[in-house]
Amino acid sequence: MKKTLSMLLVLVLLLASFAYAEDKLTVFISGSGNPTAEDNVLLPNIIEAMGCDVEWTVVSAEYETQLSARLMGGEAPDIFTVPSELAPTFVEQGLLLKIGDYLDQMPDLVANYSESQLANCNVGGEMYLIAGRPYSAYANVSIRKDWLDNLNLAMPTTLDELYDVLYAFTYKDPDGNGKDDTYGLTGKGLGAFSPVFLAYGTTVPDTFLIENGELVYTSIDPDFKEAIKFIQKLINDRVVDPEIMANQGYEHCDKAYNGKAGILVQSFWEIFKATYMEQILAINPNAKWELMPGVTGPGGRYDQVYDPTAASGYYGINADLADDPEHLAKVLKLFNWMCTEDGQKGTLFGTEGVHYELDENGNIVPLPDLSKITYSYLYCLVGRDDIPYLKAKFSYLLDEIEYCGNMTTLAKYNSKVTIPESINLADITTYANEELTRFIYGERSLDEWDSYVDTILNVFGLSTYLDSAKAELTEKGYLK
Ligand SMILES: [Ca+2]
Repeated sequence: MKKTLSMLLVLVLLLASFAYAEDKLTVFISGSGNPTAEDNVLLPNIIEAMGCDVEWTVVSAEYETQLSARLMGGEAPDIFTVPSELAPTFVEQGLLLKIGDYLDQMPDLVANYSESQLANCNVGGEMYLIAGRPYSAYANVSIRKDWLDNLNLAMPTTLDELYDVLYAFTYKDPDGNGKDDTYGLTGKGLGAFSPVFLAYGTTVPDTFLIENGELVYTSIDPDFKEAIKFIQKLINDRVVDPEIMANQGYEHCDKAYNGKAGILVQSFWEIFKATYMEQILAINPNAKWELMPGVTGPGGRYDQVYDPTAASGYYGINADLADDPEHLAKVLKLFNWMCTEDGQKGTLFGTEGVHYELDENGNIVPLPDLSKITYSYLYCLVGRDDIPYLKAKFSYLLDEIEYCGNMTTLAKYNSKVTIPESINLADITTYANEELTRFIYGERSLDEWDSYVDTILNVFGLSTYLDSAKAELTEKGYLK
């Protein structure tokens, strides 16, 4: 009996692996939030478009162990998540198909990926990965336009004008209630000073920039030191929220919603999304928030900092498929389809008539059920063309989303830098944040800047981090 059973099992397994090889696409990715099969409205769209069975496994814990087990067991998935730090090893081990040789089979992918998004698919100069396109940069500075109007002030365009606006928002009763109850700007932590940092051509600590071909680490950037001098004036003149460093959670947003600050540094979603804007207007129907462009300073003018080298995920194709062109064609077809209009709809928006409708111009109009699709990132492996997606999903925010798409951004490269095991980055960033805050509040003299830099480089081991970052960014072609 036992023997018969195991024989049967072998037979079933043989049949299963036979069917598997014949016509099933296998996708094995790392992620969480995958719905149950009956609630999953995206996978059926993929299956329909591919015209074959598709097995979609989402691994929420110990992905690397589980992938190894699949590979060792001779069951390499057709498509699998490649943890970015392992990509060079996977290439060395011959696990990844050289996708670059098959680009002619993915014309829609090529057409919809920018040059830098395609470059992001490379490992050592050759395309071995499909890198999901990253989200767009999102604006993070908003201003009370009604306060500017009340005080007869224009939108600030320079650092000096920004100072004047902060001063007037603090001392000239912008809300006209006769009380001294407002200040210029609020936010959380050092990030609250982002608009100032950007005007000096730098940004928050622990950010890798490239300036004139040289690697810059913001925590010790001389431009950051210059920005501190300007920020000291804002602190001394009390034109910013005195609790910027103490704000927790969304306290800074609450202050802005309640009319206590005229500039909020926080992702624009937390002001402009309907649920927040309703709260704001319930408190004050006259409040009028607008996005505030970056101001010009010694470092130029930037609206936001952005990592163009980030990806929403990295996926490889099983190298063995080079010997099975028919099956490989289906895998390539899947990636290509995801980049088409149909594929983007099918993997982001669900089903027409259920999750969205089309207006007479063919534009997507969301239906309430669209909000149930919270797992599209597990299925739309190529990422999304973010600005059109957002315009469709948040049609009441067209101007703000358009603004985000047109921002001038300062490029950062953190997503391409691996943290060496020999350093403790948390210690480095804690020390930098504490000391930079002390400089800003005048608790430590800026005369000691060089000594601060020396300590963080040599005592905290930052120099090791910078050396390896430099080598890695050079190897990846971002530094010459
Ligand atoms: Ca007032």
